[in-house]
Amino acid sequence: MLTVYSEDHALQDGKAELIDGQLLPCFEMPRRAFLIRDRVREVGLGEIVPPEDFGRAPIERVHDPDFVAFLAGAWDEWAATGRTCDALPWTWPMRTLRQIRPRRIDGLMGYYSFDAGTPITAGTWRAAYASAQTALTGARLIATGEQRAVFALCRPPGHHAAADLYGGYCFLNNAAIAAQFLIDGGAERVAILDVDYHHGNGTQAIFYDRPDVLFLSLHGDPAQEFPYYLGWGDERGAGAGEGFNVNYPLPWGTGFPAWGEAFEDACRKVAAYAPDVLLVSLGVDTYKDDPISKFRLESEDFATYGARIARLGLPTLFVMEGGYAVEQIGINVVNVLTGFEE
Ligand code: SP5
Ligand code: ZN
Repeated sequence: MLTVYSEDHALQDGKAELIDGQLLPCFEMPRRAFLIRDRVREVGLGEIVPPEDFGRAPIERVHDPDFVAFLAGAWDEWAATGRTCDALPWTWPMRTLRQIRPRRIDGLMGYYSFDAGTPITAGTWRAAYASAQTALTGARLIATGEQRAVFALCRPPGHHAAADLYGGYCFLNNAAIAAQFLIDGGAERVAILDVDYHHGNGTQAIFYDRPDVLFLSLHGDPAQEFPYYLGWGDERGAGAGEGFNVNYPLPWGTGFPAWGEAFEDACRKVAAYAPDVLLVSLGVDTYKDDPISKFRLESEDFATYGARIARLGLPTLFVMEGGYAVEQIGINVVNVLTGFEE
């Protein structure tokens, strides 16, 4: 399997995130992608190629251009205030406040974000841009038929980012941008199967009213888990998109037997939808030793479900999302991909 990878991911190297009431070193770190790349090489998965540059236009097919401009300029505006630390939002336009777009960077960050776990640094925009181009390159290789399956080694991740919101370590929704690019290139139906431990709230929101993108997500029950405000089982899509959004909220402690059962149901729904292309939002934070998550998958389980994805027989683009058990991340991610190939 071919891997698309850009070293520019390392430009996103935040110092700290707000988690559990504390500023802790960022769980989402450059070492994650370095170790995945190393493991891809170690097992000889296939060629590793850099992304092509598709510009901002395919990004703006999914994201609000004002939001994209904000992301591109946020660090400079922050730095212009004299601060040298990473930029974290700290106030939000919630209930009783006005939904206005402020001018000052501190207000703008609250306007465009939903958590304080996602620092903007000097390199954030370049890293997020390269991550989106990585997914787009994978999509192009599949659209042209050059590749049947591609691994887009995206970092920073994307599935929490909505049309005009960042958060959950995500800035641009790489999988959504790739899906829209495939539709714009002539695909009639695209399915996005999100196996990250967290609900893909951004992807869900982007495609919620559309029947041409089927979104399915297995994740920690929002009654217990981040992002808390989306991901319930009764969210089935709206309008023409009714029935094309499928959530599988699962409780803390879920192991492979129960996870695999939900996954099997999701795979059957993907097969019934008969998409032109399958995108897998691939997070391995379902692993038993993940430091911020509470599912119990073993390393072998990743290969098992990779093989199940292969049995769908679809052109498949894997888009990297989360996973924070850094020392095992390469093994777990590449197990999915080798399981798929065997
Ligand atoms: C892409 C991705 O996986 N984003 C995840 C963002 C998670 N953000 C923080 C979640 C906080 C949950 N509480 C952790 C408790 C650990 N003691
Ligand atoms: Zn996650």
